[in-house]
Amino acid sequence: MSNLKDTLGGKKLILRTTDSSPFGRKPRMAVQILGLESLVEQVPADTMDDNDTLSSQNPLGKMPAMILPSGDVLYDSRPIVEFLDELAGGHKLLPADGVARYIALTRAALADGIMDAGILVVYEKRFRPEANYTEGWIQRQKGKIVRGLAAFEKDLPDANTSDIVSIGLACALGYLDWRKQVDWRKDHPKLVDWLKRFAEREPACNATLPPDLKK
Ligand SMILES: N[C@@H](CCC(=O)N[C@@H](CS)C(=O)NCC(=O)O)C(=O)O
Repeated sequence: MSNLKDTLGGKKLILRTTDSSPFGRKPRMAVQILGLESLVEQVPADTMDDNDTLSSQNPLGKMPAMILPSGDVLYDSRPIVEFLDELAGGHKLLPADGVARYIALTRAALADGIMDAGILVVYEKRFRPEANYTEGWIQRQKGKIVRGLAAFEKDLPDANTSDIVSIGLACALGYLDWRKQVDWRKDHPKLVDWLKRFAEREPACNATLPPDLKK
């Protein structure tokens, strides 16, 4: 373990997220992959509740957020996952340096972008009255999802590796399976096979599925 562990002073990290948040699933999966369960306590947040302490912890009012024993708060999912990686000794989820590090971060950003677009499709219907749905806006977001999936279909991560890219991609595909913004399984046989093999090998994948997808 690195020095970061000493800064916890024996106290737990508080992870604010629900089990259904696709972005919150990233650190939840990282915690399990890195074996950090004893150091992290998950406390659900309600992003729809203005009185939830989440919006004072993260001014953006988004989950996940991670509260350190010092009172400092980390957000968004990327710095949280990087923090967890360093806590576990470092460079387990992403390369330490070099071009490989930045390529991994970029591919992780692509997975995040698919989730961001997927969330905007869901929020269009959650936050706008039906008469105001903007089909062009929804199609624009779906275009980002479809192009992002095509890029991963052409250049798959290694299903035998649990890293920042495979975590992000598994979370993005799980979110699309749940909310069905696009029928991704129809046109992406290699991604279907990748997710199957990744989930069979990595127990954290099925253990962190959104509740509605758990068998
Ligand atoms: N870039 C952020 C995105 C987080 C995000 O969009 N979280 C959603 C739930 S999965 C949220 O809290 N939405 C509430 C809102 O946008 O008000 C991250 O990586 O953590």
